[in-house]
Amino acid sequence: MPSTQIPLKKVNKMTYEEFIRCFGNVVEHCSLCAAAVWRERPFHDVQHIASSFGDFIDRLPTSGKEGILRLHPDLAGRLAQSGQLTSESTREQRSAGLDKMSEEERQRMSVLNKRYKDKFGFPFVICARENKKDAILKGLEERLENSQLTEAITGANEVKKICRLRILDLVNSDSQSTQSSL
Ligand code: 2AL
Repeated sequence: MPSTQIPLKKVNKMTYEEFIRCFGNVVEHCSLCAAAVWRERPFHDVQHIASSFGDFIDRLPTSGKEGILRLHPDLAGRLAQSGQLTSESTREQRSAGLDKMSEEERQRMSVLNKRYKDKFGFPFVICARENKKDAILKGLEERLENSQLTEAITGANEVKKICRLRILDLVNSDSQSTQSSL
């Protein structure tokens, strides 16, 4: 989490480049989302920023939703173990306790992650900050039974939750903006 949160007024004054620098990773490795959402300014409050990202993700065709899912790192996967996650993912995976799994749990996660990716062609994505490792393992097992379309939609909804929490980290949610204060 940044040490100082940005007031909404400042967000609404950002140039396109500044906006991309700030919000380019609220959807993991997908600055295209921020590039699309910039035109929605001015934002009325922090929820308006989150809903603009959410609406953009919702409007993507299934292939686009799957593409966004493919940009996500595995939970407790190779990147996590070699310390190569983005700072956001590192914090999220840690908050779910994924950095403190037994060898048996890690093996189970790895087998299920592979089975999931083999079936759907994209990684299993879940909002780690809203779950603990046991719930994640259970969700992974259950969601393996779903159809391709259900998983594209379910995964995209989890991306929206991750995105919303990342935005709440970045922007001071108490701050409001009105047209006249721009
Ligand atoms: C992640 C991640 O990196 N952070 C999070 O909440 N979920 N990855 C994933 N595959 O679900």
